[in-house]
Amino acid sequence: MPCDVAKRQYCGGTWQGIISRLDYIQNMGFTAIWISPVTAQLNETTALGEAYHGYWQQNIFALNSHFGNIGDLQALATALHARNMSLMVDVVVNHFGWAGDGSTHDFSKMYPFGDRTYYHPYCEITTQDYRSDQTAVEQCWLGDDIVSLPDIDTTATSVRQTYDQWIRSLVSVFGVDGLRIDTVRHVEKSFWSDFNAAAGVYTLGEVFDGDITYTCPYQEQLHGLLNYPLYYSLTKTFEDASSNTTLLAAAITTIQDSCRDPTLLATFSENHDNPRFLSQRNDLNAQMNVIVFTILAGGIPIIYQGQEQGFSGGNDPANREALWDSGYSTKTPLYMLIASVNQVRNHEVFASPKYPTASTSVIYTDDHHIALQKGNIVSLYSNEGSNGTSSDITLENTGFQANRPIVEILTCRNSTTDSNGNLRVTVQEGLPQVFYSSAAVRSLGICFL
Ligand code: ABC
Ligand code: CA
Repeated sequence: MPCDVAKRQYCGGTWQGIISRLDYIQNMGFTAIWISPVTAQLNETTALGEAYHGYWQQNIFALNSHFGNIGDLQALATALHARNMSLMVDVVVNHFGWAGDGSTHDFSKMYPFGDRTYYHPYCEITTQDYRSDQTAVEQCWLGDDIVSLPDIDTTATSVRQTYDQWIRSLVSVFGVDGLRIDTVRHVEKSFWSDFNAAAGVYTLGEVFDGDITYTCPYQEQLHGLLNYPLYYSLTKTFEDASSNTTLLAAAITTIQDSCRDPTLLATFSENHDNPRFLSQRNDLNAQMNVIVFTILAGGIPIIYQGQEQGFSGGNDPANREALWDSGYSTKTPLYMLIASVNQVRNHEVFASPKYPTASTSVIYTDDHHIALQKGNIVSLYSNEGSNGTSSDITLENTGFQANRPIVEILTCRNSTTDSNGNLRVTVQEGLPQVFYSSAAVRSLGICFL
């Protein structure tokens, strides 16, 4: 029976299930997966459903039995490592979960923080607080009256020590390669440096805010951040054919100038908290631009499960469609697009060790188009959508040598740079394009060169 996401219940996803579908993921060119939090959750069925997403933990030293047992999670890490792939686990330190409002809380149900002294006194984070009261953002509680999220007093030395010890053992027991850290903005910055060191692996913080000046400073404590500022510019640009791509160009440049290491930020265009792109604009060609941009803009690309199947759910929980209901086709246009673009990117990472840390240059913009160059890959985007008109564009500063054969890898069309290394191209139907030298494409075994 298909998973009815509106019920907000466990639908059957398990770590063993992921193991059985690693070919599907790896054949798209991915080298790592990010999984939901693994800790034991509240058991109740609430008016907001079950803790199927894993963000309502009650015991950080036990696993969520709905997803599997210790052996299953270890087997997932082992299976990934055997493929030379990595495991990123989502972790929450800001809060636990309670099936009730802030006044009914029974702290003894929480482990190891089983006493009220481990928590900040109840208060609610309001919408205004996000802009004006950082103390409230850090010390008040997320959640609502149905499921409150008791806020841990992360300033206490004993709490910090427990968390550091916990993360050290989680990483080593399960062979974790990276962490996605939830609710980073809700914990004081001074918590994160020690936690980051204790983790000892790449950390990717969630600071859910589009403001670069607010978000970037968290990269002083953690290796990377989900690039929310870029997410908003990206989706705004491609959701609406009347928006101007120069805004996206400005965002790329400002983020590069403001964040400590923009190449360690994660570029994404969908996730489990925001409406999927196709729910905002039902245009496959626009979504193709978004996906190619996500992979090639620089930073660490993340594709949210189901993007490759063209899922189109709106706000949480509609955006949490079960992947198994898709039938796992590897022939959808977006699956094949992702596989091709990842193949080029992976080749470039392999062939040119400097690629991951190279900065991204915006080499062209007009109202509806933007072109990027990073390493030896040039990509060109249009926000016109499938009704877009035909435009001829000359790309300069491509980094390509003069008079060289170049392939557009999504159509396998050949062209040649001019005596200045410039490339004359035609955009049609609002489709994205990816240019790579013919010599490199030949070694990829695509486009039958
Ligand atoms: C449940 C239901 C929802 C219902 C909600 C009230 O309760 O499922 O349908 O609407 C988990 C579950 C959710 C669940 C929540 C609450 O818990 O997954 O399904 O919602 O019980 C992380 C995770 C997220 C998780 C939690 C909690 C945290 O990714 O899945 O949710 O562990 C805030 C937090 C952020 C959190 C997010 C959901 O809420 O900061 O960590 N995500 C503003 C604020 C943000 C805020 C956001 C949403 O609103 O700045 O901090 O995120 O409330 C831009 C601005 C942004 C602004 C956005 C909306 O607009 O630049 O600053 O974000 O322009
Ligand atoms: Ca907090």
